[in-house]
Amino acid sequence: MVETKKSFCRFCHAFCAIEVDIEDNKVVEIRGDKSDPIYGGYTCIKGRHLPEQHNHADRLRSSLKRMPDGSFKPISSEQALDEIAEKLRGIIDEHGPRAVASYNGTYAFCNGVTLSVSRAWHAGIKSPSYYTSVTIDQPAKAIAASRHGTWMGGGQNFETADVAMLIGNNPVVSMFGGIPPFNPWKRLRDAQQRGLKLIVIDPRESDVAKRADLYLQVKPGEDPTLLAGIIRVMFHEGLVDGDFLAGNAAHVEELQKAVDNFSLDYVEERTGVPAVLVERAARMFAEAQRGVASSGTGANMSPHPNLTEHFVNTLNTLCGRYLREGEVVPNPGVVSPERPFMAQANPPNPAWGKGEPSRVRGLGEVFGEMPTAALSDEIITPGEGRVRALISVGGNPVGAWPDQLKTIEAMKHLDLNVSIDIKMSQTAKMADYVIAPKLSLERPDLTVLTDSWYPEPYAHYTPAMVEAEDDVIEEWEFFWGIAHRLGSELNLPGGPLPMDKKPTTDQVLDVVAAKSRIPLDQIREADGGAIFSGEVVRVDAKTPGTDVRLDVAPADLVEEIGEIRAQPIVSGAGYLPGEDFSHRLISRRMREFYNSSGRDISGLTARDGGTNPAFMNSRDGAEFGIEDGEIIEIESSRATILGVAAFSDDVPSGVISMAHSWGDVPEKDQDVRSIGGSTNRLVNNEEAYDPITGMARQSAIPVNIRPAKKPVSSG
Ligand SMILES: Nc1nc2c(c(=O)[nH]1)N[C@H]1C(S)=C(S)[C@@H](COP(=O)(O)OP(=O)(O)OC[C@H]3O[C@@H](n4cnc5c(=O)[nH]c(N)nc54)[C@H](O)[C@@H]3O)O[C@H]1N2
Ligand SMILES: Nc1nc2c(c(=O)[nH]1)N[C@H]1C(S)=C(S)[C@@H](COP(=O)(O)OP(=O)(O)OC[C@H]3O[C@@H](n4cnc5c(=O)[nH]c(N)nc54)[C@H](O)[C@@H]3O)O[C@H]1N2
Ligand code: SF4
Ligand SMILES: [Mo]
Repeated sequence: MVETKKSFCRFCHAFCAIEVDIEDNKVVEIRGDKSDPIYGGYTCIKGRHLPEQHNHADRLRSSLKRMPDGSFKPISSEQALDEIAEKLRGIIDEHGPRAVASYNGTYAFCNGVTLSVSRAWHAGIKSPSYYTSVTIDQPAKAIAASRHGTWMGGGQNFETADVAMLIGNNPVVSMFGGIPPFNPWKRLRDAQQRGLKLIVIDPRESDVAKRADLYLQVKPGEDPTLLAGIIRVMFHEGLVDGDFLAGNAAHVEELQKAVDNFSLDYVEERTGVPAVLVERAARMFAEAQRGVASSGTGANMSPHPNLTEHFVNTLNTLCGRYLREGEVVPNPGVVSPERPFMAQANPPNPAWGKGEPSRVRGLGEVFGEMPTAALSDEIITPGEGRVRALISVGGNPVGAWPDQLKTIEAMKHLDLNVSIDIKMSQTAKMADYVIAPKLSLERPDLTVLTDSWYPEPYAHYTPAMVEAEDDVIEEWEFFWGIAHRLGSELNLPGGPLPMDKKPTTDQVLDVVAAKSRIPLDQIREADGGAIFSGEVVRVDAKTPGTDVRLDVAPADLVEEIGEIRAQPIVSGAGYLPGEDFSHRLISRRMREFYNSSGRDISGLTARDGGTNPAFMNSRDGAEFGIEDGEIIEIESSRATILGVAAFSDDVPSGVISMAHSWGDVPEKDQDVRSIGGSTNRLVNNEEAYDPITGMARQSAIPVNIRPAKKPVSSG
């Protein structure tokens, strides 16, 4: 008999509300839950393939241990934890706790409890080596916010905006940034119908760019110049919100001065965006009543991400895009603790330069975690404090970290390499132990990650839909099991976890949500997702006598703006001198996959045959002697990879657009048609990296392209 229950999808971080059909303890079908007040029945192709993911033949049903001959043998999870704990104890005793690192990838985020527990685990063993995918994603967001300051009342939101500017993101596919990722197509359509103007800045005419009222086709990596140009127009034409700035911002004149030599001619020549469009963007954004500028990975993976993100903040500040005294806070949070909303700035408080230093490149802790872009070097570089044990939690270093060749070398330097993964990913294949986890529909969960993203106070608790039948454990159980064996504690922000007897996931959720604004039991009572209106919260007045200000022109950024302006422009391609390359390779997301997840699901690989196509303009094909569908070589200063050319005139000449986390180790390159190519092999993580976060150039990578020399099997 088929039974239907409500839950939410966790294939990606958008957490769409779904109905799950279950038969004999198996997930058989997924539909959007039409009754849900936020998602309204929306799902995407990935979510609809949750049954295939859960019941997949290659899914790990038990943990595995690498044998001396390199093969893997099943091992019970308890035995694996015993052995791993013993090895960790040895490493900690001999080399200290810093030698033990965890890397928490995307699937540590698509889960309400993992991150709190893994962080607490590090505190418990006193290891600062806590890494997440955030530091190879958009760390510039937190860096820039900490330097610029934030607005305690929160920003104006998309739902009430008359204008939205998206810089290097494509939220209708990625479900990230700019448009709330809860049925974003409908939200965008509704907003445009009520008059919202959409400005999109992207080198590629992306899905969302096709819907834009104004599309600026910037050259990859040239966002800082373009945004400086837009800001200059705002100053020149008196479009900034003088009253707001007078009361709440510092260094406005310094900002005006710093961007003053970004003339329209200069900006057009360097970015490829016609001057009239630069002016139009400035006016369209500034003249609207309410609006919001936001950015995504494209702009963040290209050079100068901290400056780009700072400009995003200044665009909002210059136009006063914040909630003012007396305005209703649309979503004061449900699962998050209560906090004050005030019409004043939280002053700048740089989130770097404190805590544990890296042993490489002068980097160090950023916002309380270590920078992942330097983790390979932390593993390889000899000396005291070297990282010797790595636990990858729902992440895939060999696919996702910048500089794949170095990552592979790092994996070989580890004394202990543990991967918690649902399948034999590129990284799991190099691990000593692979821990088989439960999948999303086998565990209870709560919308922790998305709590502040909802346009209304919404939350969703789900019980487990089916009972896992094999020896699979949750990620938090791994950390609890090791802590239990090592005798360390797990103190979460909401309180300690019991260490004598293993709690249930629901008990862990109770601790995670111990300070939630709405009690978790009330959220549990709802059948599915619900809006928890509670008391109306309004933005309070500024504290009398305070003069806290947002800093629109910190001195170090003024210097960076000057450095960019001092770079000469090469005419023609407009790229910088010294870059002897014909193209820039930019990153992108694909609808059917979530980074490397979904590559093994046949319903998702149907369109592209299981590769990450190298999207390029057909004119470049003609010029470089490349045919559509042909295998090409893509060469950077670091390495050469193979890719499958796919003509797409959304991509301009001089640009290749490719998704990351594909391919495998170099020995597998010939299978490019069925496994794709690794764009991170093209990245040199010691070249052009960000001095604060170590973020390497993961987009706008200078490359050459040509037809592949060697014959390649069709895979
Ligand atoms: N060049 C370039 N590099 C990039 C990017 C880019 O745009 N360009 N993007 C960066 C960004 S934004 C990110 S976030 C990182 C992504 O970095 P990662 O998170 O390290 O990479 P993924 O490929 O998403 O790896 C996720 C792994 O989790 C496994 N998995 C799937 N479901 C589950 C589950 O339920 N539990 C567990 N335990 N595991 C599961 C998958 O099989 C997969 O191996 O990559 C970064 N790297
Ligand atoms: N379907 C799907 N959804 C995903 C993921 C996935 O793999 N698949 N990954 C998830 C992850 S980990 C994250 S962090 C989010 C990211 O979410 P987004 O930031 O929205 O990521 P993308 O969809 O890659 O959009 C980035 C855009 O930036 C453009 N771009 C590239 N280089 C530049 C540049 O130099 N300047 C500018 N202005 N634009 C540039 C690209 O053409 C692309 O359209 O998506 C998440 N959602
Ligand atoms: S957007 Fe797709 S993958 Fe993401 S939560 Fe919704 S249905 Fe799942
Ligand atoms: Mo990401």
